[in-house]
Amino acid sequence: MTWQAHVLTLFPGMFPGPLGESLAGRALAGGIWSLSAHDIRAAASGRHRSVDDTPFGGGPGMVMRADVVDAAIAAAGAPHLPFLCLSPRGMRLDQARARALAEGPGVVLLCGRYEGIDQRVLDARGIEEISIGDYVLSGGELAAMVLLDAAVRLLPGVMGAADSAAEESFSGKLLEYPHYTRPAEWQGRRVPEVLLSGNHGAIARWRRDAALELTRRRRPDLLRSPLATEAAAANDCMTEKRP
Ligand code: 9D3
Repeated sequence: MTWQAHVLTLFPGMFPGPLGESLAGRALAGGIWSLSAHDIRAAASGRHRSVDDTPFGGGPGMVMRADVVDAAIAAAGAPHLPFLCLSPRGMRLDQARARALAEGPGVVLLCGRYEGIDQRVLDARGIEEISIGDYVLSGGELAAMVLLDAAVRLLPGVMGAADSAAEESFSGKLLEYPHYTRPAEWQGRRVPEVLLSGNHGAIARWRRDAALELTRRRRPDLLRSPLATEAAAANDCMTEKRP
């Protein structure tokens, strides 16, 4: 069935945004997934519909009210779906999480704004926080879009079968080797001759070596995982085929 995404935000107009274009947009139009953006402010009461207040204990900024966030979550009406809050305090989003979410029925995402959300509603509902990396955004909305893009492209029927298979064997353990296409010479730069040789064994070795070297230089942390060398060996396009 349709994979359901619900987003709770103070800026529902930001959605679908970039998710309405390209791969995710086509899948959205095709009914592979659905997206509802819920306005948190609609759950606020009182003449001013205020969603935030000053922090107890003092300090800068404002805090999202527990009662308002709780009512917004209830109003979204998707208690059966996994629930995540986008927050700079969360554990890092990774490919394994994107895959796990894509394998489930969907997700509800709470986007924070201001300094943060009253801790009591996070505790009361056992809400897991998740971050997309160590840099400061102005709110959780763009992070929610990143998470949704990462999950949606893995849904059955979104990517081509060839892409999915390649991804399965590679799954982010090494950086990719360099790619080239025509013309064979551009502004005096030639494509590596081995790629024009038709020697598939030599090409596979060159690509494996190039990927390993790039990973060593840029992301040595990936190589410290014992799975990395396994991935290099198992990866189809990097393994020499004996005739
Ligand atoms: C001074 C303390 N700041 C924490 C680093 C406060 C703060 C900054 C920015 C609180 C919230 C935000 C808004 N960011 C997000 O909501 C967010 C986020 C991010 O900033 N970086 C990476 N991932 C994420 S997920 C949500």
